[in-house]
This record gives sequence, structure tokens and C-alpha cells, in this order.
Amino acid sequence: MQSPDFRHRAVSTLPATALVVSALLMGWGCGQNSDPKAPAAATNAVMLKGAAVGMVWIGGGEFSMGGPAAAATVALRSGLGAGEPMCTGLRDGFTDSDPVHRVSVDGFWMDETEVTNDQFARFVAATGYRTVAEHAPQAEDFPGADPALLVPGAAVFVRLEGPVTLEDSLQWWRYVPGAQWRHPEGPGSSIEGRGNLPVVHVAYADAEAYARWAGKRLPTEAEWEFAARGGLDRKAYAWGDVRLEENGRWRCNAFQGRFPDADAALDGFRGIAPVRQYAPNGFGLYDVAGNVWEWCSDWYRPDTYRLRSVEGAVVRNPRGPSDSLDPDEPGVPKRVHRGGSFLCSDQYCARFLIGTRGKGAVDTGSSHLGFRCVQDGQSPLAGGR
Ligand SMILES: [Ca+2]
Repeated sequence: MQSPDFRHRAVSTLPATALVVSALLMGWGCGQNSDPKAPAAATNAVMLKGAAVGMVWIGGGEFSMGGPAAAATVALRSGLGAGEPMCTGLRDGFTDSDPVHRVSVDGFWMDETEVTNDQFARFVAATGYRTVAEHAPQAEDFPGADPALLVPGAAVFVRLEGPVTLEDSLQWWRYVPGAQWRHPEGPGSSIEGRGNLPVVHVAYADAEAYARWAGKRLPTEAEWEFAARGGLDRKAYAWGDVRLEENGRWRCNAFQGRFPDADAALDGFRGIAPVRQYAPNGFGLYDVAGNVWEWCSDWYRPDTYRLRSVEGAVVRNPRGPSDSLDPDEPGVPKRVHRGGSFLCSDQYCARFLIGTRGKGAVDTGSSHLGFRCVQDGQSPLAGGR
């Protein structure tokens, strides 16, 4: 499931006016497919440990971006239990990741894992940086909100005692005053002993600030997907076409059981997991599916792929549209999220499907949203670094 745009919405909605929309319930379109006539992925990506510590060289290449294709979506749907709730994308198609189209990206370095609490702590210690969640929302941004609610805080997933209908995501998300990266569940919680967990409650500006400090940048959506596919061509998942579990082996940290109140944690984790708990993908990247969503630098629009694919040519190094549009919240600038989180399941949000897309308001972090960075450079094969 996707991060709620709490900074924009929860604060406004806590007062009586309820503009409770659910990016959660919408943005999950499953993409229908289309263009599988494109040649097989001609990736030349090479996994090499680089001079950049904790990064992998992604050699770049051409690939089929988006999906899953319509036929693949039907197959995924047919594997679900009869009568169970179903992610709207699986049911109706992931429309914003359709059509599948050919894209190429140049080579780049990418963090092997999501940025961890320990890494983010070093950045904060060196710079004194304060995240968006540590600043009070400004009254002018939330007209009509109760001033008492304009306090620093962030969106936290809360565990419910029993089943609920899935129409209103604010049943399981709360704007928690005092929640921030050091206190992921709010005051009283801490990251003590959680240094190797992905940092969360990072807004887009926070992720960018870290990246700049580290001499890196956030990935474009195309770079992210190219890397996450790990050299596989048009597969449903980062590891191929088998589902999340096979012969007792789990592939990523997601949600099992009845969403959102009964996470069976069959994959070993209820909630967020440390990085590197599951096998890496073909390029040596960990947790590209599940655990926490990851920021990409592209603005989000649902029509990006459709407009991009009109010409039929290979799109080289796309950086996304020049502006953002989410028809459900047209006034809220949003960037792309990718990879899904520990809250994803076939019942609600199957965004661990590697071609699918998420989105989020740039000023909104949450307890299941993090990031990883990339860095420009030369291939180690070219004797670059
Ligand atoms: Ca899990």
C-alpha cells in the first residue's frame, strides 16, 4: 500500500472536514500490458562492487519498462483465493504503469540497500539537518486546520484490533505528533538497536538533502526500475515470475494474512525489517520489493507512460514529466514512489510487482517510506574508478 499524503491531508482531515481521500486506494493501478513485441532486454548491466562503498555498478542498457502486462495480470489474479479481497490494480489493471515501453538508461552506481538509520544519523550528525517531520506544518498550507494540530509529526501505520473495510486508509494511518525518523512510532519509540533498518519519515527534500551530502542523487524512475529488474526481462517480480514464497523461501518483506489487522508475518517480519534479510536481485540490490517504498526523482503523472510511448521509439534516460498531476488530488505535487512496502499484499496493494508505480506528496514521509541513492560515474570495467 502506498504512503498517505498526511502532511497535506491528515492535518486537514483531523478537523471535522473530511477530505479523506485515499491515494492508497487509487494509485495502485495495475498496468495492462502491451508491448511485448519489443526485443528481449539487452541489458549489459554488470554487478561489481565499486569503489563507492555499499554501492553496485549498474551498467545501463535497454529494457521493457512498466507492467505487468494484461495477460500477466490475469495470471496473477487467477492465483488468488476465491472470495478474497483483491488489490484494485490486480482487479482492474495497473493503468499508470501501462503501456510497457522500451527505455534505455546510462550506467550508474546504486546503493545496495535502502539508506539506513545509521547512515542517516551520520548525515544529521555532520550537518545538523532537521527533517520535514520535525517542523510544524504551516497554517497557510492547511487553511481551516485546528492550530493545535499544526505540530511536528508524521504518518504512522497503526495496528488494528480487528477487521475493517478497506475504503478508508485513515483507519490504519495516524498523524502522530512527535513521530519522526528518530522516533518512528512516535514519542517513546526510538531507533536504538535499529541502526540497520531503513530510515523512514523522510520527505522528498530530506532524501535529496541526504543524497547531496553523500555526493549522490535520487534515482530517476527509469533507473530505479532498470536496476530493480536485475537483468530479467518483463518479469512480474524482481526475482522472476514465481510469487513471493516458494518452498518456504520468501523473497521480500510484505504483508501476509488479512489486511490491515492480521499480518501473519510468514516472511519473518511484522512491520519493517532490517536491510539485507532476503536474497538480492540479479544486480546485487537488496529489498527493491517490499520493506519500504523508495523515492524517485520523477514527478508523478498517471499518463507518463502513455505519452512517452506514442512515438514508439526507445526512450533514452527519461527524467519524468515537467510537472505533477494526480487527478485525485490535483493540487498536491507528487513524486514517484517505487517498490512497495511491508504493507503490500495481493489483497490491497500489490506494488511489489516490479513494474508498478506509487506516488506521494513531496512534503510527506511515513513509517513505510524510505529511499536509496545513485551516483553518476564510470564503469569500473572502463578503468574509471
Ligand atoms: Ca512481513
